[in-house]
Amino acid sequence: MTNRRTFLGTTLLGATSMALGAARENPGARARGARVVSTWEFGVAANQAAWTILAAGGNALDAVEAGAKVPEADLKNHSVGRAGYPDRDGHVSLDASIMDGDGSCGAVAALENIAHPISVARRVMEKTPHVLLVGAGALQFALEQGFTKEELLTPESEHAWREFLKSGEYKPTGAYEPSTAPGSRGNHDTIGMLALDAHGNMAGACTTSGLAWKLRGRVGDSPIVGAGLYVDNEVGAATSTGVGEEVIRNAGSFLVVELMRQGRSPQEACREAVRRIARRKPKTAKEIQVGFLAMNRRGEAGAWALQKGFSYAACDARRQDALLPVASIY
Ligand code: SD4
Repeated sequence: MTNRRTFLGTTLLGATSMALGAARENPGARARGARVVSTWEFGVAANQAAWTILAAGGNALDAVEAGAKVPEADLKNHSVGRAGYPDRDGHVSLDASIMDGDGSCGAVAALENIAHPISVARRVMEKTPHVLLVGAGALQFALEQGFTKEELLTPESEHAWREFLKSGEYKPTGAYEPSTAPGSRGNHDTIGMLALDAHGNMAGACTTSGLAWKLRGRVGDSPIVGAGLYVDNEVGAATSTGVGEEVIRNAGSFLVVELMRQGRSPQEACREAVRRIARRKPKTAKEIQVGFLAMNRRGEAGAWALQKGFSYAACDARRQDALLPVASIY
């Protein structure tokens, strides 16, 4: 089992060797100042896809879309995109949002049968006067835009759902299970990604299948701009993971950005937003996980969580595979 020390050691070792590689391979100057951060350990692979774009001088919006598509396509990831765990009735229902530093944004919620909701969210932003499309309307729009209708429930996810049905216990805000726990349902593993490009522009993306076995039609924080994601080039960006209801109740990502606007560092802002959840609902807060990740316009990043076990991945010209443990209240 990985303990904190080996985890850090491996991270630093990996970071050093990657840094040496980066010094040889990266165009360097073109990516100067660029940085991308993402929630959870699978953020490492997602960041690398985003980095390919940032390192070539590409823009933050393209980077976060490309990055978010990595876990969306990952069949081993049961909380994002294809192979995401379904709702209580067996439907895989996806939520996603994307936001540019100038305030442009788009989102989809309760979208079924489309493998890359983040790309549909981007189309909502770029091709419609709207911000959020949901359910059947979101699917209709995606098909009109040329996306393909697919079955997203894999045999493995279906098996897990059938196991859930045996107990049938509906506890969507149940105790937090770290994604590394044996037999974990991986219930809290949304990817939230924030990028700063070499031109000083920021963007963010957030995509998830939401809470496993949720009620049909339940929408979490991830597609709600200001809750699961918020980006403002003047200040910075924030995203969240965990039980979305508590994030929505506190307008979490907007709160983090506003706290940074008032002068807090990204880490202090995330800590204050997490504390606010704990203050308002002390009993609930002890039993659930919520984590915030933020990056300011200078590329400084920070995070905080209710429970232990949250981590974020960071990638820039010096190190591309860093995975950092996050401090928590409990
Ligand atoms: C939701 N926030 O739907 C998402 C779930 C999540 O890590 O983050 N899982 O509430």
